[in-house]
Amino acid sequence: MTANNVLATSMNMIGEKGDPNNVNRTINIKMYDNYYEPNFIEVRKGETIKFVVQNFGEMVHEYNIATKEMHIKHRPEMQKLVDHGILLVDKIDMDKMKKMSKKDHSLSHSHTNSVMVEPKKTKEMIWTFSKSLILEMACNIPGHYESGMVGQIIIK
Ligand SMILES: [Cu+2]
Repeated sequence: MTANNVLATSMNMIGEKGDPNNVNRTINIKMYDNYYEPNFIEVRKGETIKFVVQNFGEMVHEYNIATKEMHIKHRPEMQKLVDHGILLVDKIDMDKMKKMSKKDHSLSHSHTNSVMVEPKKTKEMIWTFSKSLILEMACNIPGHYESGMVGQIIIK
């Protein structure tokens, strides 16, 4: 299996981008430096959730729904955004991101299962869960996961 196949299999496991016209429930997620509130949620298989993700911290944070293994794989990409000066402590340089991602698409951070939110801002993510398993909500910005920015999503 190639690396891409592994990723496709994982994506299939965690669910898919949800239909905005077919939302079952809204869950508010508050992000602080460096943790989520709540950091434990339960959803049902097949449920479509609108996550309203608010950043109350002073740093940029990510809300990413994935398996532990997928988060580990995503971390170098986040490091790369920092290394290129796109992801700053309290801001995302969108102009730079746009310009640089033309040459290297991995710098565009376009993932349906993740949002990056600047301080005092809010973003929404709609997600349909498809299988019964335990996933993690996590922030893969360097150092954040390690300092506790991770929570559990139980799909029943
Ligand atoms: Cu974070």
